[in-house]
Amino acid sequence: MVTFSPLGNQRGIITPSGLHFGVHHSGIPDIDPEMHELYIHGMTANPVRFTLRDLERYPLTGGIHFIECGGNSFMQGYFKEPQETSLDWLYGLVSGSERIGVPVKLLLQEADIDPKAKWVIAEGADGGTMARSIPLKKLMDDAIIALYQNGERLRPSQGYPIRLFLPGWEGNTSIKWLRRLEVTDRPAFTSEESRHYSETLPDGSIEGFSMYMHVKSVITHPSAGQVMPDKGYYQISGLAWSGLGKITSVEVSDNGGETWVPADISGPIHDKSLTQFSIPWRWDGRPVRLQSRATDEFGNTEPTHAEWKSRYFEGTRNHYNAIQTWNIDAQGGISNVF
Ligand SMILES: Nc1nc2c(c(=O)[nH]1)N[C@H]1C(S)=C(S)[C@@H](COP(=O)(O)O)O[C@H]1N2
Ligand SMILES: [Mo]
Repeated sequence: MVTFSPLGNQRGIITPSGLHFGVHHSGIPDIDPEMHELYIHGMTANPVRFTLRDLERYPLTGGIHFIECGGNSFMQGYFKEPQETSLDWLYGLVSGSERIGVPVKLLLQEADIDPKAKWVIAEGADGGTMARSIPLKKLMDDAIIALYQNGERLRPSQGYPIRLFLPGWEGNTSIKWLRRLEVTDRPAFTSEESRHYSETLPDGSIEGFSMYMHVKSVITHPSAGQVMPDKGYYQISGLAWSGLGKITSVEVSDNGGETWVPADISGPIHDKSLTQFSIPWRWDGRPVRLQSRATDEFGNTEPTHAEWKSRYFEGTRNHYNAIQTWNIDAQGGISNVF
C-alpha cells in the first residue's frame, strides 16, 4: 500500500505524522511491543538482542530529516509525456520529521563486530521479504533505531515499535518494524535491492545500491492542483532537500529557466532535511513557466528533465530529481510540463 503526503497543504519542513506518506509492501504488521526483539548477529563475537525496554535506556539522539521513497516522482521519469496530475501525486512520497532514537553505532559496538565485516542485512518483521543490505559505514555514522517521530512514539504504519532510520538515504533502506541486523562481509542482493530499487543505465547495465537521494526541489505554492485566482502579488514557496547534506541555495525562474533569481532560504536549514524557500513575485496575467533549482553544500544541483532522461535507460523511474516546470496559463490554471 502507498499513501502520499498532501504537500500542497504543507507549510514548513515538518510533515504531521498523520499526513506522512507511507509505503508498506506487505501491509502493517500488528506487533506486541512486549514481545518484539532486535537481534544483532552474524560476524560478531558477541551476538546481542534487545527488547524495547532495553533500547529505551540508551542515550537518545536524532534530528530533523526528510525521508523520500526512491520512487518519488516516478511518473516524471517513467512516462514519455507529462502527466496531468497534482503536486501531491507527483511529489508526495517525501516528508519531513523529527526522529529520535538510539544510535545504531552503540548497539553494534556491544556486538563486538569482526573487523572483516563490511555490510549489515537489515530485516523487518513484516512477512520476511523486506530486507536491505546496508554498508556498515553508514550504520556507524548517523543511523538510528528510531523510537519517536515528531514528539510521539512511532505510529504502527511508521514502524512501531522500532525502525531503522538512515538520514538522506532511499526511503526503502529505513527498515520499519526492524527485527534483525545480520553482520556480514557482502551484500545479500535481496529482491528489494536487486529488483525494485535499482536503476537501468543507458547501456543496459544495472546501477544497484544507489543509496542516497539526489538534490531536489519543487515549488509547492503555486503548483498543479491549485489555481491562481487573479494577477498580482504571490509568494512563491517550496521545499528543497539533498540526501548528502545541507541546501545552500535555491533559485527560481519564471521564464522556463532562461534567467534565475535567488530565493530566500533563511528558515531553519538542517542536514539532509526539507528546507523551505520563498520569493515574492508579481504575476502579470500572461502565461509563464515557473521552475526552482536547488544546490547543496557539495555543489550538486538538479539536472533538466532532458539531462536526467539521458542518464538512465528509457522507462527507468527511480531517483528522479530533475527541475520541475509548472506551466501557468492565462486563466491561472497550473499544469505539469517537461
Ligand atoms: N519493514 C518494512 N520497512 C519498510 C517498508 C516496508 O514495506 N516494510 N517500506 C519501505 C519504503 S519503500 C519506504 S519509501 C519507507 C517509507 O517509510 P514511511 O512509511 O514511514 O513513510 O519505508 C521503508 N521501510
Ligand atoms: Mo520506497
